Amino acid sequence: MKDELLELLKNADGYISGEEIGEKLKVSRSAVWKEINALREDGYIIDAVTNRGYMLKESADVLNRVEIKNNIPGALIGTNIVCFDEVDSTNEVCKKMASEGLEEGSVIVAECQNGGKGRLGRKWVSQKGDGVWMSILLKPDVNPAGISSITLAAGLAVCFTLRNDFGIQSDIKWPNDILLNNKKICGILTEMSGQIAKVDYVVVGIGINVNIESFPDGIKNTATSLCIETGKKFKRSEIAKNVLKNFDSVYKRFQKDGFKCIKQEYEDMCINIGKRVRVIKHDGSFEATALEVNNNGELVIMKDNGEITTVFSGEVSVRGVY
Ligand code: BTX
Repeated sequence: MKDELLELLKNADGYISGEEIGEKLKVSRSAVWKEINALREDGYIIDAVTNRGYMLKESADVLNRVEIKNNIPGALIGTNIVCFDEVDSTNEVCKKMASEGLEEGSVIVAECQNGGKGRLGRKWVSQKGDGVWMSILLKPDVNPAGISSITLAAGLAVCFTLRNDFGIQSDIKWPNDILLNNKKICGILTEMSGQIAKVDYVVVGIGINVNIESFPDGIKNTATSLCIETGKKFKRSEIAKNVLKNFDSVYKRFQKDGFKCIKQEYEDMCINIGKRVRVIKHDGSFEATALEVNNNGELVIMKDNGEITTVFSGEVSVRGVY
């Protein structure tokens, strides 16, 4: 009922009476009062005036369905939002729910992850109330080789959101890091379930450091947050909602024409292009110059002996960037 009440308050034109809310939600006025207080406890500022009713003055910094839902007609991503207080990993919850029939485009969001995951079994610090930790379920009609460029599409959507919706000049470090002032502000972990030639589903996990004020010792020189870099606090739901909206539109283009139709935008935001990079492989590393990202989403590099080759996954560090 809390979500329905919040929706009514958000859509009201000015004050809405307890009686009207009670009628619409089919509950007593005292039940309305109780839920108003529950919203206030979440941090919502709600005005109450005798004979007029309630008016929402300011939203809280909470991640809930009403705040995050993508209401754009025809949207695929973000129309079904499932929120949790604490989970091990939103990717794990999303995979489990996918196997139980969760619909495509659904998003699992949590205030806190106690087992947040990065790539290759690494940990992702996901403290309570300070970040956007969410996973999106997709069922793309591509073969497994095409999955890695979905990560690039998600990265583009995050960078696009920070730049265009919030005026924050972030960059992408190929393939999946979003940077602000050369430090990592967001990571993306894409996981897939399928067979050799067919994808059943893909889970795109996005972690954005929003209001984190300090990081543990091991990552404090490489990680940052929107709050640390701008000196301002952000409403996490606004960031989540805009990322979903932008990912929806990027993903629709991607579905139609593949990575090539977003290649130019990706390259414009990609910090690797034209730079000296170090390619780190399991059997050693070497330096090269990054030339472009090709139509498959692979990084094209020129080795120092003039050989041109592609890197399709793994670690590529850029000089001067953590
Ligand atoms: P990655 O392997 O590229 O990055 C992981 C590395 O980044 C860690 O080893 C550590 O050095 C550093 N790191 C850990 N936590 C943070 C942080 N909060 N900010 C910056 N750097 C950090 C990146 O993997 C993929 C991360 C995806 C996270 C999302 S959150 C929602 C979803 N659920 C889940 O479990 N993972 C994804």
